[in-house]
Amino acid sequence: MSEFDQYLSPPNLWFSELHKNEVGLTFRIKDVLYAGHSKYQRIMVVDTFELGKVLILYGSIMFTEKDEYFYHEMLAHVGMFAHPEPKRVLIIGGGDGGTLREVCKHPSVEHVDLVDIDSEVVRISREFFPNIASSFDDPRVSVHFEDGAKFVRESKDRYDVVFVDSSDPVGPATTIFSREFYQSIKEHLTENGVMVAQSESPFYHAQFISGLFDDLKKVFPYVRMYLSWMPAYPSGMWSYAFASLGVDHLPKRGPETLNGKLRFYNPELHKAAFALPNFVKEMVGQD
Ligand code: SPD
Repeated sequence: MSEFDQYLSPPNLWFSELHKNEVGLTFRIKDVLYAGHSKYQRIMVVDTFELGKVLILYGSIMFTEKDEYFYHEMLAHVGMFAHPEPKRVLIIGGGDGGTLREVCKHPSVEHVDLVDIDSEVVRISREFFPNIASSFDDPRVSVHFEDGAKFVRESKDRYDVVFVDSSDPVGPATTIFSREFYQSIKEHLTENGVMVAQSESPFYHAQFISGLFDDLKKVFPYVRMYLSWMPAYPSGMWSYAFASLGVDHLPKRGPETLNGKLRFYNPELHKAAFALPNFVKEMVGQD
């Protein structure tokens, strides 16, 4: 094997997600499993040598099989365990089913509405990621293919926990990053209601995050950011917004009663995730 083989031998196809067109994450592709367009976005599923299969929407990595549980467990369980007894849950976005899979592990859950604008994401996830899209047939789950902002504006239902599992604030996800949208969510929360939204990387998206937290603080009485790792997302440092009508962010129960295993989340991480570096505290105006 010559020193040039790693550069010149097939398969030598690489994918890069560029952040701000200046830096990026690059991985080598073993196989392209799907590449097409839905009504809303470009969708790709590739198999890779290091990260397993990867779902890419609108040119942006949604998850890799190797790290998806970092994100889905930290998005879902922080909100679910902060609530004393979550029965009714709304997931906006999350058409791949990863957050839904985690929510359905909670035995207190009686009903989940999942609203994703793009039915192709659900179809493709069921076909290529059956371990992630594993809860769509759970009898507690109703799936709605429509715009999340429109759904919350028009719905009369109330929820104990609402998740915003969106893609980046470009393309089809733009309608679900506005103060009006958060106001509608607030109006659909029950007394101890909690909302958790993915909120991008503090390393690259400082201005976006400051604006988002300003908006949230105008709507909710209790707002906190938490952080976790997500190796395949820009910078690997990923943030989440926790907002509620008053209930604090601490876990109210332990994970012993869950149906199914956890590979990432534990109560120690839950508490520690709310400790922020100084530059991030400043970004979100937190003491
Ligand atoms: N930069 C990508 C951010 C995407 C966050 N949502 C992913 C959805 C996975 N369920």
